[in-house]
Amino acid sequence: MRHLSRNVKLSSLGLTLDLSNFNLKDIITKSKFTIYNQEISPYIVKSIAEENIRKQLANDGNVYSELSWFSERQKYGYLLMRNCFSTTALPPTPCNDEAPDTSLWIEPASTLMALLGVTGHTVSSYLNEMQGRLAHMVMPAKNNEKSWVRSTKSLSPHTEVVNGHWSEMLPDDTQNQIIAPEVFALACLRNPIQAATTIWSLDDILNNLSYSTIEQLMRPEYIANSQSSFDVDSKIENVSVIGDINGRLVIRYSNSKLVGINDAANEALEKLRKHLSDPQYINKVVLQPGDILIINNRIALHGRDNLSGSANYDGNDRWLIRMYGFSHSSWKKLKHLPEKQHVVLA
Ligand SMILES: O=C(O)CCC(=O)C(=O)O
Ligand SMILES: [Fe+2]
Repeated sequence: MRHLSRNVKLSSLGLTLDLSNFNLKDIITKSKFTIYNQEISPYIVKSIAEENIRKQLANDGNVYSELSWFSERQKYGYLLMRNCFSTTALPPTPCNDEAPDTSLWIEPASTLMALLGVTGHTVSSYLNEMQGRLAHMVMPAKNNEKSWVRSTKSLSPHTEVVNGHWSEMLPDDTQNQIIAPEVFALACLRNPIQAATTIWSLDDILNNLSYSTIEQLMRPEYIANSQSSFDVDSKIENVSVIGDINGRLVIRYSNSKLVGINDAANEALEKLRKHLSDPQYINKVVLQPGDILIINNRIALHGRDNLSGSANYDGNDRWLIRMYGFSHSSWKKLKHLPEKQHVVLA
């Protein structure tokens, strides 16, 4: 990888880029788009920020090429970009599942949407998850016992929206069936306790499970229930854990939401679970303020360290913003709310 600049680090699973040389911070602050609200008109905010960021990134052909081919090549399980936005004037970390005044976090949110755009994705949210909000606040919440547990527990390996279909498996008219996002992205605003985001690779899974186990996981003998952040339950049945999409293998997974319909199906899941609990296959990324992490939701699983001992609700707790990204062909299949193009009817 000698052709990549010195701010590029590679692991077998992910690519890390330091974007501090690109003046991305300046571009966002100087542009006039703060009159737009990223929750109401995200696509306007995204296109202004994306155009600015593309111009800057074009100064380094290697970095630009890695980012713009990220979706097409499916080479990396994750892309970690350091120093993407400034963190000097952030509002306090919210503590009640409520986003602060949008203008206060437009910089990280617009950078997140723009980098998703540069890597070949468009953001969207689900009407039935957190009332359709585009940006999910990931921080310890104390609304009630349920949200406290959900927001501070350690997260075992999962893919986002495990009860969603891989879009290529659906006809153009999806009949409102749920499509899972190809990627999801996290922007880190604070992480004082240095809690890690954990990542597992599909390659490791394929290299370690027996052929017969993989074969079983590819049979449509599983049921996937919706993740707990959804406001309504909806499950998909007769789906596989591992799929083959045009010759590329992909995975959906959740420890708690995915079950087999027979013993053989559940035994294979158990073997997968055992592999995932082996520490040597757990990769850790500790996000720093200003970082943006894009995880390929088809070839990587993710989770998180426990946060329950560290929540103080004093405005300084760990805080991430999360958004989902869809490839352009998936985005076209999504059924959007007429009055809010970025909200998917599902
Ligand atoms: O908090 C993290 O590092 C990851 C959280 C996560 O899995 C999620 O928001 O879906
Ligand atoms: Fe997650």
